[in-house]
Amino acid sequence: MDNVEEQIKAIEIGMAKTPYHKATQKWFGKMRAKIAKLRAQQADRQVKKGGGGGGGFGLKKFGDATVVLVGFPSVGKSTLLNKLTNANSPTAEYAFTTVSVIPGMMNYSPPRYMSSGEVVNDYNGAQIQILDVPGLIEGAARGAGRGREVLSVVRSADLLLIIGEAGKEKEEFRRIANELYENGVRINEIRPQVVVHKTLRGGIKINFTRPQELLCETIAEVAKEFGIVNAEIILKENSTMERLIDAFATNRVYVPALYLVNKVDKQQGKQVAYLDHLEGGTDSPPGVIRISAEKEIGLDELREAVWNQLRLVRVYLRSTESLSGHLEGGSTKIEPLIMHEGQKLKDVLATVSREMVQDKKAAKIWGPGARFPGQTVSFETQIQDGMEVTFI
Ligand SMILES: Nc1nc2c(ncn2[C@@H]2O[C@H](COP(=O)(O)OP(=O)(O)OP(=O)(O)O)[C@@H](O)[C@H]2O)c(=O)[nH]1
Ligand SMILES: [Mg+2]
Repeated sequence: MDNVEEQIKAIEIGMAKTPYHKATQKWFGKMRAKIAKLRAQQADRQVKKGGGGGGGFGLKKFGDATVVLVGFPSVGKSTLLNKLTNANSPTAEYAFTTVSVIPGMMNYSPPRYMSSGEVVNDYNGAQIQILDVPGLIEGAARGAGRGREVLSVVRSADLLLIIGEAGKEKEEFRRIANELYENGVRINEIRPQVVVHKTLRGGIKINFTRPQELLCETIAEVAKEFGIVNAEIILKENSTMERLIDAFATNRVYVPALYLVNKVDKQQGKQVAYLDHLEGGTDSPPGVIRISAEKEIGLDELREAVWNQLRLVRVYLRSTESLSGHLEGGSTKIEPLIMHEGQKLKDVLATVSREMVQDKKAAKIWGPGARFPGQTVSFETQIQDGMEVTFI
């Protein structure tokens, strides 16, 4: 155990001995903040030891989004990667078959249902990069195996697929979620709604738009521990101690995740138990998808869920010369631009051509988002999946 680990232990022992109430809350805040800082320090050092940035695997992100497979050894991560992508990652019965990051590319977009009733498939969908990483094990952050590097890949993901083995999934999900949490990865959580305006003098002032459970002096103490001396702090949520510390800590990432249960084919004889589990499964996280990577069960549902979670949006360019329906029917190859939810037409324009930006004054849109076909709108219009556009 290194020195930092010992310091953390000592603080934890102190906290375990102290009852938590209003009078000790401020002290608890300070101790929790100290631990958060020590953990960040520890993580930093591990990364340096691993040599260089990029987490040691030296991997580049490609495509429209990056999805990372997370799960204990032998849960079937590589098998799943091979089914979803063009990759060929070795699989085997023993643990730690995969020892570095194996990338694969999944080309996917869901079919679109047109107002005419027609179903249209894209000629080319989104390029979704999927990364198969070595099985995550506990204590990874403290330097076990290549855990630190795995964590750095996880931190850069747009979406995590957390995989558990059928029958053991609850325990595995719990342990993985725990390990990720300990390492600053927040799953399916929104960023703390805490705003800090640094000021030149006047100490720490606290304002809130929601009633707070935490005392103002606790909030100020935590802020001080993170080196904030003069600031206005505005809390827009009823904060907990955890989320308050997250707001100040520098190494937190917020990543969406889907939970997968793999190898459901092994459970086919236990159909009843499986149904029970589904109906009464209150302790399973929401949005669990049951699959068999090997037998290819549930993979279509999975692809669609991945698409939905990534919040990708397809925009189709129409050329001014052929405004009438080459998109519906016909044999034209339809290739969408892959954009992101919340983007606007100006982002589409910037993607298409930087030179065009000057010349164009407005856009015409069809389909989703258009009040009528060919509606003229401004560049500030938010895009929607399936929107067709031409710039004029
Ligand atoms: N029955 C069944 N077996 C599976 C399924 N998916 C994977 N397996 C088997 O489980 C074993 C482990 O699969 P891998 O894909 O190598 O697992 P991994 O998660 O990549 O393992 P590591 O690389 O060691 O972390 C192999 O023997 C696979 O054939 C499945 O859906 N059903
Ligand atoms: Mg593997």
